[in-house]
Amino acid sequence: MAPREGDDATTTRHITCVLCEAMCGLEVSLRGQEIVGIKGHAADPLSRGHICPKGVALQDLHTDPDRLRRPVKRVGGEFVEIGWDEAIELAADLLHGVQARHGRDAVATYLGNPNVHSTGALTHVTMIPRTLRSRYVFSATSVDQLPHHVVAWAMFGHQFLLPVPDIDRTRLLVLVGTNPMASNGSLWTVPDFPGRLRELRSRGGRLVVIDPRRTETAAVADEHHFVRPGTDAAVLLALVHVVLAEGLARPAPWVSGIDDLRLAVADFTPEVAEEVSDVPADTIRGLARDVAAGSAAVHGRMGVSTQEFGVLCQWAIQCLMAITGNLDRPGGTMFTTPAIDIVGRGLVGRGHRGRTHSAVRGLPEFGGELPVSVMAEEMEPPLPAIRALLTVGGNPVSSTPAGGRLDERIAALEAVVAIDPYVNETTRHAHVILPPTGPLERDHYDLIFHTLAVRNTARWSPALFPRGKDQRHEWEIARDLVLALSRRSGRRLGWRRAVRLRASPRLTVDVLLRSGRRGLSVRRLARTPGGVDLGPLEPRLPDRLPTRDKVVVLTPAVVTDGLAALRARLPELRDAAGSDDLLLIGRRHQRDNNSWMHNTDRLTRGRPRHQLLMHPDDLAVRGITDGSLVTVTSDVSSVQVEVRATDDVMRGVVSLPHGYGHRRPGVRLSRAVEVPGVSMNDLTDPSRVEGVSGNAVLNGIPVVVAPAVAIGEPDSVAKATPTTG
Ligand SMILES: Nc1nc2c(c(=O)[nH]1)N[C@H]1C(S)=C(S)[C@@H](COP(=O)(O)OP(=O)(O)OC[C@H]3O[C@@H](n4cnc5c(=O)[nH]c(N)nc54)[C@H](O)[C@@H]3O)O[C@H]1N2
Ligand SMILES: Nc1nc2c(c(=O)[nH]1)N[C@H]1C(S)=C(S)[C@@H](COP(=O)(O)OP(=O)(O)OC[C@H]3O[C@@H](n4cnc5c(=O)[nH]c(N)nc54)[C@H](O)[C@@H]3O)O[C@H]1N2
Ligand code: SF4
Ligand SMILES: [Mo]
Repeated sequence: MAPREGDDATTTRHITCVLCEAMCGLEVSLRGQEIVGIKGHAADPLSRGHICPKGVALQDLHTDPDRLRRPVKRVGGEFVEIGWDEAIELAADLLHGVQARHGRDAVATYLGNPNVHSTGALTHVTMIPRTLRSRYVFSATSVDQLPHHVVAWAMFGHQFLLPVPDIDRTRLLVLVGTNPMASNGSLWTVPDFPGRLRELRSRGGRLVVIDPRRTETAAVADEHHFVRPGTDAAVLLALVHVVLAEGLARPAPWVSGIDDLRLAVADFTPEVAEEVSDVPADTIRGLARDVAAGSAAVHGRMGVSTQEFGVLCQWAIQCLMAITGNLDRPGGTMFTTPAIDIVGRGLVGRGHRGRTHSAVRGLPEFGGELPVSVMAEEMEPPLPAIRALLTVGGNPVSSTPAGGRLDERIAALEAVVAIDPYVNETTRHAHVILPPTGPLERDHYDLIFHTLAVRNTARWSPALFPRGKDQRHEWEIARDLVLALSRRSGRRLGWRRAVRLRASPRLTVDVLLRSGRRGLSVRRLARTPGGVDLGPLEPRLPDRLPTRDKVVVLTPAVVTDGLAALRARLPELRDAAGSDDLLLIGRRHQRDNNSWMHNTDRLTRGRPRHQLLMHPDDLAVRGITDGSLVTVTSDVSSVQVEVRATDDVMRGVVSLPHGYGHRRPGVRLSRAVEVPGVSMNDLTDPSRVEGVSGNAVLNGIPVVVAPAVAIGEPDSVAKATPTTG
């Protein structure tokens, strides 16, 4: 269905939005090569016509003059365009040169979030670290969902067996530390969350939100409970405690270890939880009974993953679902049956932990990656382990802890290479940037998010526009770089990898679809714009478990060993609950997208939303006025930002969004640099990591807020000044 050419004829095309996990099906109207409209595709069996402002902004990305379309190399302080062959050879020379001089671990790779939204990145970019064979592989996973993978690996035997809330059939939805009204869902592909919530309500169902902020989701919930940041583990374990103590457990036969679990949570009573969390014990008891009483789905995301006890939180949630019989049943949390089964077919490994460790702190790898919180220290002079960095679709300076310090380390590296369409806060340090085609110029099949979706569907999204002759797809860049690196190292590619490397993502997806159980193909899907409906989620256990005994293990030692640390912290958490100290948490806005897309006017105009949110009582205690400039100081740094008074945050909690603060020298984002705000990750502390997984702690950061001394710059301009380290 190629668009008809001609100035007047309007054609309609259907594509998948790749900007977030909701993977909405969009309907694009074209006049010639010009987009004249983007709306949700009403007939799409998964997203049912949903769209958000970011989906509309895809066209701005496409036409953004700041988006790189040809490679650039750094000459002095400037980037100059070069040809593709020269760029690939230069990138390979830089990376190989560092490995030849300092050993293969001297080159680190950081894979950012957009990789999971790009088929070509999943099929090809993943081969780059395998070619470099350095232990320093990092990704956004360890500032995000790593606890989920660790828990799934330990309990279900596979890091990617992640149950999703069956929102379309549940009676009770409990959301902890997640704000789908803004984020559109995470590890839970739930396009049209608002519509699905309305349906839940009209069925007589209920939504309960547990969050230190009255979020957009809390605002539409039936119940919202404030919780002190970083204390959810006590609350969630108390829910498990109540179910077991009151004899409400109804586990399936394939669940093992319930007696050990009872012992493990014996001391986590609702009263203990209340003391540290401020969630009333009666509320916890009532909620536990409700969850046990019938179909219920509990989901916890960023707020409970990127905190001190993230693994315990995710574990407690899985235990709660399993013992109440809600795991793997309609209306509970369920596993998908995707057309391309990346779990069942072994396309994603089951997971492993501790095969290597970081040099300075000795943190363990998980699934072949080290926690990104160690990246800066491994670059530390005089004898840095890491001397070169390859980033692919990532911006660790803005997205990972103590980004300001990391920024300085990256600037001092021997070589920096980026596969990225923008000169962002990180890639501005690159010696060469290889820009891939954009989301409208490439084919897409969602290998990841079909696996996490509330309904089984399959959708092929063909490139809307052909790539320009000077442009390269991500998979082509990765292919050429792998070949160039292999030539230099003299290591031959095995035939399997050589074949995979040369196959386009379209071909790979087609082979996977054809060999799957659903009898699909790219051609078949292409005939059904919007995709094929494969039905609601179905019970999959215990067959779906890859383990020999086919049992869900409730008390894996790697997780329960972490309980001691929580017990040891309870007295401090109790004291903190009664103090005037402040804890910093993050937030997302519907029109933000991590650290990018601030370069579009459509998404940034209107009321500013970069401010520090703070409770009026906390302001009053400090003599700070609403709207004034404040200094926020953490253990690692301080920033100056405007404050906004609101009782949407609980007392003792302040909130900043991440991904702001674009005014670092050399950033080539002409609109984004005008957006006020600071980078929250100048404040986050890489030494604070979750104990089992090494995941970054991005929520519940102790900070001090004080009136700012005027610094002679406009309000809310970033002034990151390292205070330690
Ligand atoms: N519009 C938009 N959508 C996005 C993104 C985006 O940047 N913008 N990013 C995408 C990505 S990469 C991801 S991973 C997902 C994330 O999706 P979500 O998990 O929904 O992420 P957040 O909106 O950050 O929600 C985290 C919530 O946790 C709360 N919180 C903070 N600390 C605590 C705590 O200690 N306990 C509890 N209970 N809650 C806490 C915060 O107040 C916040 O409401 O969103 C995706 N979608
Ligand atoms: N304090 C705090 N920090 C956080 C979070 C938080 O909630 N609070 N959230 C964390 C989370 S969940 C995530 S996922 C990370 C995200 O962190 P990152 O993945 O490091 O950063 P992004 O902001 O997603 O930036 C990705 C970059 O990829 C580039 N890009 C866009 N599309 C493509 C593409 O198709 N191909 C390639 N090669 N490049 C592309 C853009 O130029 C952009 O600069 O941030 C984390 N950091
Ligand atoms: S909700 Fe996510 S997938 Fe849907 S249009 Fe918005 S950004 Fe795109
Ligand atoms: Mo994320």
